[in-house]
Amino acid sequence: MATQQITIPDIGDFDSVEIIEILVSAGDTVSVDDSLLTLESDKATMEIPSPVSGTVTKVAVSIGDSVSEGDYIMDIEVSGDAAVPAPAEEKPAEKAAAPTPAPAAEAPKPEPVPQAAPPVPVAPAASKLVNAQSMGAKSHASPSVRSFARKLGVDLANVSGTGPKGRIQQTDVEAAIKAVMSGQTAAPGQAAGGAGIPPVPTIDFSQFGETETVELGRIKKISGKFLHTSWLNVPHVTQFDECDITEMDQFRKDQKAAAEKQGIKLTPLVFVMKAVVKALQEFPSFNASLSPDAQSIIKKGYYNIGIAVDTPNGLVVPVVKDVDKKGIYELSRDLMEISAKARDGKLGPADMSGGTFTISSLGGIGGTQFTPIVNAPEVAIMGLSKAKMQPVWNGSEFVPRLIMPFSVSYDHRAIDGAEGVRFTTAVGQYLSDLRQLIL
Ligand code: CAO
Repeated sequence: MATQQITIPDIGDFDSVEIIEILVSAGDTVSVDDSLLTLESDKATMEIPSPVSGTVTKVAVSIGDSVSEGDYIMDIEVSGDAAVPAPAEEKPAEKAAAPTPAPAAEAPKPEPVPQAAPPVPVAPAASKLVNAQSMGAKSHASPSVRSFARKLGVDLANVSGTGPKGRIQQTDVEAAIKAVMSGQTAAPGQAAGGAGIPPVPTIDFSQFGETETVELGRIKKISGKFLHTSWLNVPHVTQFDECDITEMDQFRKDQKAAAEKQGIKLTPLVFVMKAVVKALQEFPSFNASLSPDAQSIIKKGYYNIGIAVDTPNGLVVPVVKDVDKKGIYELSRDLMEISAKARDGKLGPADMSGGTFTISSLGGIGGTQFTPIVNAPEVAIMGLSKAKMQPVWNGSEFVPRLIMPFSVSYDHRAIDGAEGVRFTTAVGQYLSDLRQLIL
């Protein structure tokens, strides 16, 4: 057994930093990387990890002292082979003013921890990703809490402490695990991961009046998860626009009777699908997905349009395949078929997969504008609202025109704002003048 004089290791550019916590006392057993002290500068707090395993025999500093690299702080009687020869002579004074060279190889450099780091519990399942270094060097917690967290695979960097000065207690680690297990907080990598989203408060509404609790339907529960995932993961921007569909709608009405003879109902939606595909061909970033690491964009050479369908059980998004290769009648037939299947609850997985861009049309119902949620991992979605006759100034007089409002929400990681408005402008132009679709 040898006694090791512990000194402040290299703490970067910090000098004369105040000790705000002493995490061990004489007699405590510590392992390598267990925190010994917490220092606090005006920019950061940092913990000084033990460079050795052993028993603390003397603490030579007090709370409120200021220390710099090389200052002597305590003695540890080193256990086993981990002993590092102590500097032979020149034992520093109790409150060291003269720096002692740190035992360089064994003194891990502490990492400054931003004080405002968002606390997020980690799922126990993520334990294999946790490394001892990160657990040892970053958070305020006693050796026993560290050991408890290590045993359960919890990274303390992701746990918020409720003790004095944010110190993490065993109960904080337990609460973090409970939150993940009960689904209040998702583990990193999952929907709510990393966001540290505070839960909505639970309220007993019956204290204010009569209530009825009805369980959400199966589809609503499933679509709810997808919507929430997208809402949390995708940085959304919504571009609003409108277009003049007077001629388009006249053409639709002209075709209506002929279409009906073939059992087809022509609505504006199929024309929008064709205009969208033309714009997607011009702006391939909208017909794409981000790679899982969000470092690349995967552009797709096929054009499968998902259509949000309102059913009595909830929202579903069947996909109309190869829209670029189909005419208006064929698309109308497909649309009627998938929406009937959707409403009868008969859609299979193949009917709902392979989409590249989604359209959500509320135009048959009403509204002026809305912000659809991107159907991730797609990167963009169009929302159609109800077209209305409006007076439009043509340069010399107001003329009645049928104006359709629409919006496109997109993932700002994949698409910039200028591209967003170029895309909506192109869609608007194609819908205003259908002849452009055949160019
Ligand atoms: N402006 C004005 N009228 C419109 C219109 C628009 N943008 N879009 C449709 N219409 C008209 C149609 O022409 C039709 O009128 P006629 O019978 O006189 O021709 C009427 O509204 C009803 O159309 P529809 O809704 O039956 O057909 P569609 O092809 O427009 O839409 C479908 C099909 C499946 C998309 C639709 O029925 C639906 O389910 N919409 C809701 C989607 C939804 O809930 N989205 C929200 C998702 S986010 O929660």
